[in-house]
Amino acid sequence: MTDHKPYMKPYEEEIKTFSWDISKNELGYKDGDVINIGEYCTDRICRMGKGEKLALIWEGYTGEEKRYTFNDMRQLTNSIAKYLTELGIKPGERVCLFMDKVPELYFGFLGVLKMGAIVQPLFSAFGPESLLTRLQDAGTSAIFTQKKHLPKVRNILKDLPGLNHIIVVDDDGVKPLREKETAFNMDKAERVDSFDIYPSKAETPSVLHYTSGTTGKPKGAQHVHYSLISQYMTAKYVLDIKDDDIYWCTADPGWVTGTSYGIIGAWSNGATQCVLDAGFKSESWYKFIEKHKISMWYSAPTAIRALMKDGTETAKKFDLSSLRHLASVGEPLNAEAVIWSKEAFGIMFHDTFWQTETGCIVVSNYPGMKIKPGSMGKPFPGIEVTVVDLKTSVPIEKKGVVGMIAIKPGWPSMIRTYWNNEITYKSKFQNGWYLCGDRASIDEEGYFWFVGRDDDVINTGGHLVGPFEIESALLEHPAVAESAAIGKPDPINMEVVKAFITLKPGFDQTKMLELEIMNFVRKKLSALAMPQEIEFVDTLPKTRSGKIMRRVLRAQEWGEEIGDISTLENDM
Ligand code: 6R9
Repeated sequence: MTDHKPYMKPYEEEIKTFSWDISKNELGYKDGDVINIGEYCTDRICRMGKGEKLALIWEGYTGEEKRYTFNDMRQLTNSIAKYLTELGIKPGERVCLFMDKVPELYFGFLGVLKMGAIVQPLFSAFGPESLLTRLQDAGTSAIFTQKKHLPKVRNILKDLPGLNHIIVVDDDGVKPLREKETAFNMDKAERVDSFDIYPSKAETPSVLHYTSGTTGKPKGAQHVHYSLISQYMTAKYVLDIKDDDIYWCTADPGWVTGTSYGIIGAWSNGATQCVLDAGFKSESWYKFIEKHKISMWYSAPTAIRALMKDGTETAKKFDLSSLRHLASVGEPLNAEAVIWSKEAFGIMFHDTFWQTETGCIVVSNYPGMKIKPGSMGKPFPGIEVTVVDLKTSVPIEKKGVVGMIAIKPGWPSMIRTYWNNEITYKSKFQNGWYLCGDRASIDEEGYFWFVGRDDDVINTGGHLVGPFEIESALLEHPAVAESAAIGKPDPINMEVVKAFITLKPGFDQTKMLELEIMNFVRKKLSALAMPQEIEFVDTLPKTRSGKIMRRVLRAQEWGEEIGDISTLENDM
């Protein structure tokens, strides 16, 4: 590593002079220009003379390895863009990526953007029902998938009349493909050297990320190409990715971290990044770092807690001296985890806070800034963040008082709407502030301290799961009369789903039934959404207007004060 000096100036200095113009100037972008994320992450990096630099080092679960340079990536993303155009996909249509973390997922993302369509990445772990809800909502026209996930798509196809193209990236011709299905083999595809990239402008829609809320179906958070201005700059200043860094973002691109920083932020900075398409195991993660000499590592508290559980000794078995900067996102990063990382790796994890809706890191610990373990750090320069009163949405002046985290609208990567749901989007703004739905306080030195979410959304291992989706799935089971899903404490995942269920007459509260219901949800939605525990109850606490009071169940589970229950209809 040549230069260890952080890109960002000392915080107090940077905050005085920062403007998004720095990002625009570095990217050679002027207001009104064409701006296409696909182009910025590939062609532009090649024009800067880095065509032969490695863009992606990929490793599969069998140990197979693939490497692609920026020039490979430029050509292959062109191939995908051309292929989609020839299929008849038009700019603005939604193209879903439903794949494991294979190279096609990463290049597919940029290929879709290059031809002007909107890219909709979804976790390959989703079951047919989770997939259906999101494809129906977005009116998706094409989906990239792998053989192993194809049955899930076939299963729901009859309910998706607009889904005309199912593109299988690893078809081997053994079983015939069906109507609407087509094979595309990226590594064997004709390399397209020059493609007429769609001339998107700042406000052209780019990425549609589905995120869970408390009520209603998951919402499609709509981003635009201009988000690049924030993502490029935050990747540079917060993740501090240097030219000779080997970067590893452990997030799946089904989650915003995997696209904002696992694709856009990293590659617009011309970084070499590694992807490990395999499940979590401490030893294989350490081996991966050692083998590829990873220097910048962006991960999540759940993973860090799982590594901690396996002990410092496990970490010490490997040569992890290449690591020079660590960051984390997704859930509160406990002070113990920060201190442990210093013990295990000699450096501390830097907590970063943001959301699907913000598109980029908004509060963070910066390289070089004093870390207060347990704190999320300070607002990114150029983004005005505060905490506001829970009732009036007026900024709280007094230090240490808990309020809702609020951001002044206008940062480049803010979502522009929720797909077909402008009303919910508008409801996020009060008194001129965008409200995050998280509570925090700010201390005397301006550091943010996370308190908790302001709604019932369950954060399991950094993934947000909406209780509504789980409850809806539960209700489809023939034995379930009513249900309530909440998060219960868990040492590794912070929260896991617990469901409270009342049964229909004629059904008995048995262990067998509990397991059957759990499996029912896993198959429909995903393993993450599956309740880890089911408690059969005779009644659920409800408000007088009949709304299930998850808050009461949650408080019991966490051993907290229940608070005001004057609206409670029945006794527990
Ligand atoms: C990037 C991402 C957003 C929600 C957010 C909050 C929680 C994220 C956090 C954190 C405490 C942190 N969250 N980072 N909580 N400390 N550093 O996670 O996006 O999936 O939309 O989740 O995650 O509750 O509101 P998303």
